[in-house]
Amino acid sequence: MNIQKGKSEFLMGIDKIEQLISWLNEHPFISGVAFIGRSNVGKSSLINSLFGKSTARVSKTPGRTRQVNIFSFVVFNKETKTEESFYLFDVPGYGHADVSKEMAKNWQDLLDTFFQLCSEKILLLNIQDSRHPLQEPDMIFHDYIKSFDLETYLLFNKVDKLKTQSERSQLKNRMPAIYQKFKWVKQIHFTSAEKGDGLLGVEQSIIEFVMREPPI
Ligand SMILES: Nc1nc2c(ncn2[C@@H]2O[C@H](COP(=O)(O)OP(=O)(O)O)[C@@H](O)[C@H]2O)c(=O)[nH]1
Ligand SMILES: [Mg+2]
Repeated sequence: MNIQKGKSEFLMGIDKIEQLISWLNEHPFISGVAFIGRSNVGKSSLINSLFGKSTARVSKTPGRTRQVNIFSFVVFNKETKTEESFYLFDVPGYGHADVSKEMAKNWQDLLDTFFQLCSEKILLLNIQDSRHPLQEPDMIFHDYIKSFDLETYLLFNKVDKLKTQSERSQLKNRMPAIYQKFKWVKQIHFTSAEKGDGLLGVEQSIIEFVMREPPI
């Protein structure tokens, strides 16, 4: 099975709480995946690499995604030759020091609404920068998110920027601590949206999750 790269579509961007509440209430049992992480870690780049070129906008300026962006994507089953559609969410980042209080509050309200009302069949992909794992905003986010009981995978992106052997082994050495800190995280992936490292594994994990039969 694979994600049909040319068939992902942008559906809408929502920045108003009321609109997000009604959209999520109208779509109670949907299956899909949500990308969340601090700005500039490569969420939009990963979305483009996994779901098709220019599905999401890539920004050179951190902090541009101020809304929950909703997309659809298509999984193709080679054996049965059938296609199935799912939802993809690019959720605003967290941990900004440089936005107004009002904006930070609106962001937090969007996040609260999203995580309270989204279907249990949404897989959460938390993206972090592999050069700076376990940043304080990421730890605070994980304390917050674990109460929602959503299946969560961690992606350490930009591994291509770990140029030296010592940088790579530094991350490796921290893995036991990382596993310990993120006990509720079911999978950890190392990716490069730019060079393609780890993306096949992430694609298969996404497919496995969305195609999973619900427990009886
Ligand atoms: N070297 C490298 N750069 C990346 C990678 N992923 C994203 N970037 C760059 O990081 C910047 C922010 O990416 P973007 O996808 O907009 O991050 P977002 O704010 O999390 O959505 C852009 O300049 C990207 O080209 C990666 O895996 N490797
Ligand atoms: Mg983005």
